Amino acid sequence: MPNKQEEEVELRQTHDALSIILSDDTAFEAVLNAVFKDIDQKGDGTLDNEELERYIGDACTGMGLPPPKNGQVHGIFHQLDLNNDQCISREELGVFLRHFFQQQVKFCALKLHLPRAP
Ligand SMILES: [Ca+2]
Repeated sequence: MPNKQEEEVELRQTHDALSIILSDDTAFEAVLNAVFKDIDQKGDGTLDNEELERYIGDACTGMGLPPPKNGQVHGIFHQLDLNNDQCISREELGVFLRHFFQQQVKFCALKLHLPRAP
């Protein structure tokens, strides 16, 4: 089936791209900076709840999903805000992004039946 093949190509591309980003600090920093800048509408170098809500709302709209309820964004915000100072720093976003990419790589590897990473 061509669809399954296309899906596999996409999974492999995602897997390889994220593996490179995770193994290359310079690449990871570049991605982190781009995502952070995208969310940081005010450009003040930290992310607040309002900015995160707008970003997640836009992302959902882009994927054709309904925007999350306010409580859901609050929950995500508190998970990201590791030092509990009510704003998300670049480092805190980095912790999340690295974890998220690792999960994505694992998911792709599982789907592709690749051997487990050490
Ligand atoms: Ca914080």
